[in-house]
Amino acid sequence: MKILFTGMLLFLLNSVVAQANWQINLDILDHSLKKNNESLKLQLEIQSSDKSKADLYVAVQSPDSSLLFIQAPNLFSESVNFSTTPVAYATNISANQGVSGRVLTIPQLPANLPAGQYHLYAVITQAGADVFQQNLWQTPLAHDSFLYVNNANFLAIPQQLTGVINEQGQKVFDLTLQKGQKSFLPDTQTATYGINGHYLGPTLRVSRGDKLAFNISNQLDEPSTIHWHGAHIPAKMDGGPHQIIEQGSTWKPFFEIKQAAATLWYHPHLEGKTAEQVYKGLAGLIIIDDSVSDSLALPNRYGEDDIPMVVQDRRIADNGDMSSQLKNMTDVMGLRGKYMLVNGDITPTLESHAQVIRLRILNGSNARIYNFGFADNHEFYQIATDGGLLTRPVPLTRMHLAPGERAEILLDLRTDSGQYLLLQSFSAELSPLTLKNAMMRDALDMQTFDIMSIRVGQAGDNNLSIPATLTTIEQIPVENAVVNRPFVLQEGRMNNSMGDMGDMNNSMGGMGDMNNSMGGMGGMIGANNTETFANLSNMGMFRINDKVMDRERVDETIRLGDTEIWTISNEADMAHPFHIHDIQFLILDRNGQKPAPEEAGWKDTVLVFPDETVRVITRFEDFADPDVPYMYHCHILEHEDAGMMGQFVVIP
Ligand SMILES: [Cu+2]
Repeated sequence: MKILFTGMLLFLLNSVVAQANWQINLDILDHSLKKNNESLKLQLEIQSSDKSKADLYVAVQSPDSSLLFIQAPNLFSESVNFSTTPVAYATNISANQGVSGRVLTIPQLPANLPAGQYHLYAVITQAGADVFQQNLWQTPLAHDSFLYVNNANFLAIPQQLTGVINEQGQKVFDLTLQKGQKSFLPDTQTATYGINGHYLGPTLRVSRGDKLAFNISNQLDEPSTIHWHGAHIPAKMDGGPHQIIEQGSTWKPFFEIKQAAATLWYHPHLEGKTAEQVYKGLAGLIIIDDSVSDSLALPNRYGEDDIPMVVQDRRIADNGDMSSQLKNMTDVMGLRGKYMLVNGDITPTLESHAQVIRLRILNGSNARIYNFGFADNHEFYQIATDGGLLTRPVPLTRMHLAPGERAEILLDLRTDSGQYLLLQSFSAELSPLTLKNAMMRDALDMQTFDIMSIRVGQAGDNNLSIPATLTTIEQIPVENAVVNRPFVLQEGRMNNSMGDMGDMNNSMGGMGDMNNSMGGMGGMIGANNTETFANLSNMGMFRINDKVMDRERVDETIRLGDTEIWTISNEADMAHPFHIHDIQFLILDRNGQKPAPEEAGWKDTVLVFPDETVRVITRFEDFADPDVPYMYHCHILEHEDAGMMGQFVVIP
């Protein structure tokens, strides 16, 4: 692209006057997303009314602001070198050399460039003048930019299973929980868990009305469970802490899909071990179709224009170790890492045709809340929440998603051919709301960071646009509710077994002070890196209604068929995503305010901000079992493991 010089330049020094008489176009011709060892095609166009000789400098400015000069034997050469000291691209050029529409290909970018946005600048000086004397880089004649990613990962698409129909007409899925190894970082191996593979599991594609049956074989060296997050199924099929799959054994749950089209997921739910087992890689998606979703003109080619995305952050040491042990003070808020994985690869690239695509995004992280958006603020449309489609697409440029939550979005790439998009988390905008205490924020909470890039190619053929409407959502009248249950989310108080520390929030001035107190959590973690979050349970660090999880205690008893309002209040310093098994609910209000349009759909997990009270309404239908409880809990998995969980039964 061309930068027009301004009249002001004419009043500057000689060499600048030379620049004012020149016009340069500098355009990157191919994709503006570059990977290791890729070529760079530039179009250079030069015009001048100046008869004097000039020197042309072309430099690449890297994300850390250092300049890399491109040098060529002559103006028409495609053989170039890169130099960190100022070198002219071509010297003693003049206007009558007739350089126009010149395409030069830099065959290979230098290796080991830092990832990020690169800027290309062209500057003209009087022949022989010192390019740095005049500060010309402040007013380059031409500029273009490209995004460089080190990592040549393309987004992996999990295998999709549709089941094998047995004699009873059930769709049967065989899932094996197994140990694995994965190379997240180059030249390293990380010990992982996976389902039918090394890391994560297949996507289960089913339809409303399907009867499903599973053979879930546990080949790990420890017990586990598999919970169907978001599924409306009987409690004994739910895969919670009471449906343990011992090592070497096979669990055979079966149930019917009795709910609307949605993106659900499955993951372990073993008491005290959920965080660790999910962190190692046990998770997968479930996609439900129904007659409504089938009738809509939505992208539905799995992996082509309908893209599953399991977003997770991981802390991976340089040697590949991916420990889920607590190391830092901020870990008390849940384990967060600096590497962003989508479907198991670090900051990958999705290659897409220029058409409308759907992203089914699961926040499968243990603890990190994302504030998704695109680097160029490209608009997108949220079309579904946890439990299904919204009434109409909601245009957004930001969308926050807490652990356990899902969102489906449409992205219209029809006019983006040849462009790249960068999906990021604008966490600095959100973390003051989710982590009131600044000491609880980690480095990424205070930044914008990359999740995935999308490289847009030629036009696609799905011929889709953004639909005007999606589905109808039957509201549940508030007056139908026969029970209003309060749930208060609390953190910070140690119980008596920890000695006489009492209520840390009151006696020590809040969580932040714990870092300074050797008696507090900070000191404990610092002294012993092998602490696990299960140990926090004994301390009562994270509670609901002043209780920690007790598998022998049923906290709430609900009558089958009842409509209930659950009022969830957060008295803690950080936001907690509250998840209810068995049902999907509608948000009535947040601190008395109606939910935003993108939240006005079926949910099974709701982020409750500090000092906020969220009311949700739901009906408990179909499944009663006085003996087997369902769970409700915080979906920050470390908090769940620390006891921020309760049990309810539905009775006939
Ligand atoms: Cu929590």
